[in-house]
Amino acid sequence: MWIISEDIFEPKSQHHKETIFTIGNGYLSTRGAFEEGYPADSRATFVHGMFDRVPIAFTELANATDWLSLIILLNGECFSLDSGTVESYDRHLDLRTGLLIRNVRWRSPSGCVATLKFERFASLEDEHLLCLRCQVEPEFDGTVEVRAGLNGNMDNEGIMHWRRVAQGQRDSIAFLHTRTRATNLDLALAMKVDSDQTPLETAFWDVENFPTLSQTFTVKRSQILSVEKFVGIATSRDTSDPVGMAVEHAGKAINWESAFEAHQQAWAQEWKRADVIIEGDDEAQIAVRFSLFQLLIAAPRHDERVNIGAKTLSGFGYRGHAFWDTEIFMLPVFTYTSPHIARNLLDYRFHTLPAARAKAKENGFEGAWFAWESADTGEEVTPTWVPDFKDKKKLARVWTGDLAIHISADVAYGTYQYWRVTGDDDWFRERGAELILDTASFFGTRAEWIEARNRYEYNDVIGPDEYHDHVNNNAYTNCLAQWNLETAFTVLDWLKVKCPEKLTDLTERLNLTEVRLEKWRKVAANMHLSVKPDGLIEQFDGFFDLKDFKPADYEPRTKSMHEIFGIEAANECQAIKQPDVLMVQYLLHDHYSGEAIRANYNYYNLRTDHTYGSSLGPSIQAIVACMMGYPEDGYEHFVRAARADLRDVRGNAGDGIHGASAGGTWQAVVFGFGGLRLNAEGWKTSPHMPKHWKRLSFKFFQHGKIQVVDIQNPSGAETGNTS
Ligand code: IFM
Repeated sequence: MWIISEDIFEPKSQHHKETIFTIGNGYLSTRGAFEEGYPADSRATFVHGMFDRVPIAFTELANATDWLSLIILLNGECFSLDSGTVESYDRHLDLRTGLLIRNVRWRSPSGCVATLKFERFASLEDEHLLCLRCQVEPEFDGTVEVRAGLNGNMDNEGIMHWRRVAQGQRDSIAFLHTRTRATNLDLALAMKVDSDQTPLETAFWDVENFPTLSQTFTVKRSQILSVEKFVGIATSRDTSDPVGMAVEHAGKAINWESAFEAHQQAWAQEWKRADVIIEGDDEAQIAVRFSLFQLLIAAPRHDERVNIGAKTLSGFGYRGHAFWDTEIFMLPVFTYTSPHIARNLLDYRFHTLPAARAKAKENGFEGAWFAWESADTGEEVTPTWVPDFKDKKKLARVWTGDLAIHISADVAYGTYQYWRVTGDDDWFRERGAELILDTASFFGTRAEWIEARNRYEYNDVIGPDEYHDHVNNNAYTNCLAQWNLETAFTVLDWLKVKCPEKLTDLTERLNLTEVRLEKWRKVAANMHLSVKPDGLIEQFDGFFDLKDFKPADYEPRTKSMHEIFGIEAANECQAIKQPDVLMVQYLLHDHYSGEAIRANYNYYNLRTDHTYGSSLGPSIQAIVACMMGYPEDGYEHFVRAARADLRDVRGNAGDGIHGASAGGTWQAVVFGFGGLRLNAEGWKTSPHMPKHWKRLSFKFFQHGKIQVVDIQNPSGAETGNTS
């Protein structure tokens, strides 16, 4: 179960499929648009870190030069799926190797028939190399002309980010050098074209912003022609000479076989660490591998100044901005399977601390308040206004950039989890500790002492459930902030024993005075949380008094409750986009009894907009259901996460992969059905697998040592010791 495939091309789902068939290598990703193009395609390549300015949303990843462009003419007729007759078609993405293959038998309008096989991959071995091959089997005698281009005329849905710097040819390698208009980042692509037959004619067309290498061949019926296009890519973020570097990487590619062999070996290493085996459920098996693949191709291997956007690198959605989706949903996958990648992602947060401090300061607080939407610098880039979904002519205010303070605790949580799982003390001493201490400082000053109620509160916030804004004492926010403050003391104690010099340094730089620490203690000890005797937690002040909501009353439907109710009415009822309280009970599971978890699950599960609410919710609900010993319920939730993109449940997969859902899918399998938990001795599993699963096996790293879990169903728990 490694292949994602389609055997028919349906134009109405082309954007969805472009997302699904995205390939990449952690440096860039390219959507699965066709080499020759198709009307209204949404072709895009996104390179990490290549942001340029835009109105309203501040900045976005600029759609890079299109390296795919390959025009094929059969006896002078241009191959395209929207002309002539498609006699057969299939497309496959091999998740094992990231190789995308498309086979088409095509009859031209005048009756020339050929079978074309297109293959492409973004080398994982050399992240500056992209490879494309086309094999043409003609059923006629005549000519085949191949035009390979580098198309610099790419836009972001109408916004042009690039100006041309230079183009030309060095030896037989053509190149295009462009620069972002506002941020002045340089991008260079260079290409060489090889074939297994001697061309009748070759030409270099110096078309402005679209250098093209053309080769014409004389072909005979049934004689396969193979053309290979190797593209080198580099930016000014990599080198002071992007053109030189791009040319070098294109030139270095010897042939398809050797480039693919090296790439395949690199993928074999990735899967050796990350693969998950599920026997007895093909859908779950392919979904978890697909999720892992999508995360692995978006994950920076050699860059600690970029994050993974909510839509990974696979679409225009959210413009490449990163959210809490990283630390809470995606990061755990890397922390457990590829710690070197997790470290890069956390380093990104470390490097954006200055912007987080500035945001806190501008708002009258101390410490680090991370941007809700974060891009190159870490400054807040959440748009303040977006078109209202009820009436696109009106604007709706987006409050998350102003009110979603939980992001700082999410970063701290991801940091702490990385440290506990990896035991990477060196990194934690140099960078991680500062992230936890400075976010604690933020929560220390953001808390309000309410004399009349004798407690600390966080008021006027928005929690993960975005159907309710401007709420007081959101349970997720309060609990995670409290955890952040308490954890800061664990960190201080550790520093005191293990590296007192670092403690002195941080105490001075972060102004960790006794007065400040005392305030943290008080805030943590007196943080408000409204809990009923049976353990039921109120999502925020007054939630229980809101109008009740039963999703069944609104079925069948194809819209979210937000769209059905509108912003104001949604705020006034108990319909939730995702269950904040269950999120807390998952993340801080040691703090809650089984009864308390059950009380909250039973209450909030009924009020959640499961199908069209947040794509982040279902995987967490799956885990919580498993924690209660309800794997079949968990499976219902899991399937919602697993299908989010593969089946385009919300109709927006064309905007890009739901990265959080992909990470959540892995977490649901490992922490939910597998029940993996680490402890002081090592680890243990408490499996709660759906009945039809026969076997679940996965690997993870604990303190640098690989651990193997292999659970047969039905089964008892497994334990492991890392010492
Ligand atoms: O971070 C999420 C948020 O929780 C819900 N709206 C979409 C964001 C990006 O995925």
